[in-house]
Amino acid sequence: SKEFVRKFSSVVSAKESQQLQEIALKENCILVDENDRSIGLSSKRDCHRVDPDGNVRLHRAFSVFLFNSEGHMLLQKRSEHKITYPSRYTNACCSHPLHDIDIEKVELNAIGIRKAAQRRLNYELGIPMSQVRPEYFHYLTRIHYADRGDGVWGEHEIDYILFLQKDVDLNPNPNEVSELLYIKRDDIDRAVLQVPLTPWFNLILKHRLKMWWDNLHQLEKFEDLKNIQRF
Ligand code: DMA
Ligand code: MN
Repeated sequence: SKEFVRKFSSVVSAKESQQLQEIALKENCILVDENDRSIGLSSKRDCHRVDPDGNVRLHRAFSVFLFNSEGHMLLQKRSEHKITYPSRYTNACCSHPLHDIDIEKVELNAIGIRKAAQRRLNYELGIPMSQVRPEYFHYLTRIHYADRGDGVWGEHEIDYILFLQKDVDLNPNPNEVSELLYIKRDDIDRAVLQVPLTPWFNLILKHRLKMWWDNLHQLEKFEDLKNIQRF
């Protein structure tokens, strides 16, 4: 049984929502090589366009998996106005550290990623910054994956996986998210059969999620900060 936190729609105009997504395409992401070494910057637009050969520029990203104290995991449905993967269900929050924000480029202890995660959890889900301080996240590993999306907009990322178990206050931003729900461990297999998922969530679900979810109390045993997992 799904436990819906909130369902919301038509809180913002479609036009305003689309304009905000357009503006965000001008932000600059961090380009990396296959070993996650920073090699420059490119706009969010240019980082997500699928080129004629089917390739997408590799950039740095993060995925936050958020659990409440009962061990239920937060799922979000992406807004229908997202340019990449609209209306798909996915983990609590995903985005990119920005080249435009100096602190988000700091690699030591994944500080840049942690700061970016705090910023986006506040923006997308409305969680107070004080509830998602950078040091609260458990950084598990990095995943390298590519997906051609709809053939026009896709992904190709080194994705930092961050786990956080904490009861947080949610106030979702309808420009980003159209639905939020907590899902129980025993319900995940059934739940995901019924809804369209993002490719990265699908891959993580298939390869790692259940093992990590079953070990929320001892995640340090599953850390691999050295290797990049290639799916
Ligand atoms: C991009 O997420 C990051 C991953 C891991 C796919 P996103 O499309 O939700 O980014 P943003 O929220 O910045 O549009
Ligand atoms: Mn991306």
